[in-house]
Amino acid sequence: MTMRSFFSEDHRMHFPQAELSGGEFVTPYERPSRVEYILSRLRERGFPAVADPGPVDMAPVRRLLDPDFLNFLETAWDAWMAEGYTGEIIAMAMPTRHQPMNRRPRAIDGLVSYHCHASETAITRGTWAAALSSMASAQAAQRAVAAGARAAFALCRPPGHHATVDQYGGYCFLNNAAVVADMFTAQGAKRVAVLDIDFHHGNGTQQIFYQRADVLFASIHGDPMDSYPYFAGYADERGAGPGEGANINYPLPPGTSYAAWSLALEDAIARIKAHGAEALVVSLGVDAYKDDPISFFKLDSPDFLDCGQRIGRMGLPTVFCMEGGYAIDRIGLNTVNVLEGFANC
Ligand code: Q9C
Ligand code: ZN
Repeated sequence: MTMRSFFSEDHRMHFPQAELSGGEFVTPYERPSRVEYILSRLRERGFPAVADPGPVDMAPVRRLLDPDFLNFLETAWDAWMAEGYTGEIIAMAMPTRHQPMNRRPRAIDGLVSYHCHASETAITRGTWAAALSSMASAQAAQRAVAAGARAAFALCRPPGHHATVDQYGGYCFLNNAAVVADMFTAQGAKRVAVLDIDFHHGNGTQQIFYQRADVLFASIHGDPMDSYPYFAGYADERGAGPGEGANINYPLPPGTSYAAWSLALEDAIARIKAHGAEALVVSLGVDAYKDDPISFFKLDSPDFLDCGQRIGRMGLPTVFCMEGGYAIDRIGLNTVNVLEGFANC
């Protein structure tokens, strides 16, 4: 096994005490211990030692994401403290379909809501630093692949695929996979694909590339009629303007087995080939696993091996960015199965 992995210990700086779930504050599902299980499986299965990614490169991040949003994430904690608040940052009032979405309030409480699309996700003192370290891992993996590696794994935490150009939510702050895809195009790739196999629809990635023809986005996920993020991920969202046809959603119902899921994967793979992608970014969530506590698909651990094989047979230079997966004692096995299936295809 020669696939290199990148990982920063700074992810620990993001560990909210609270996630709003079912009307209660619970210990967040997206917690630091998730990565320990992945690290130990990588070691056990003979992957090379994970490498520290070094510092984040802000230029590609600033090129793709909203500067006011980046400034907000960087300064939110200090502004929150200055207001006299003592808890973690949780968004409350959101703009709605009956209120304009374009006002950007001055008060920190309003700014938080402006830049958030889902209240379960808290910001803490170390969130910005952790999000940057997660991005740094993604960028290091991209650089390895751009330099000629067949593939690399970014053990990103916090995850990224729900973060849009200017909003956080769904445990995500900065969209790692989107920045990686845009780095490939900025370096000259004419066409790139993002394949999102996390259980949840990658609404952030979809939004970022919705009008672009060069980056194909394909996502296999729980039907948003039944699952977060509820307001995006429907099959009729196909891209807009020049991006028309370059956004493909596969919403699947509760109880979906690998037999049905893998048909969607095969269709996505055919579309990625037809797109003529020169590089592939995989939003690698393993919350499609049958025992995931917040998801409803029925994939079993060996299915992740098969999934990795099918992705690998595309033969594309590939960056894997870690996303979700909350059956913590199986997250390492399922994640490494995808990588190993890919490498042994
Ligand atoms: N009561 C990722 O997998 N809703 N994000 C949780 C739990 C938010 C998932 C509901 C799920 C976000 C990266
Ligand atoms: Zn997910």
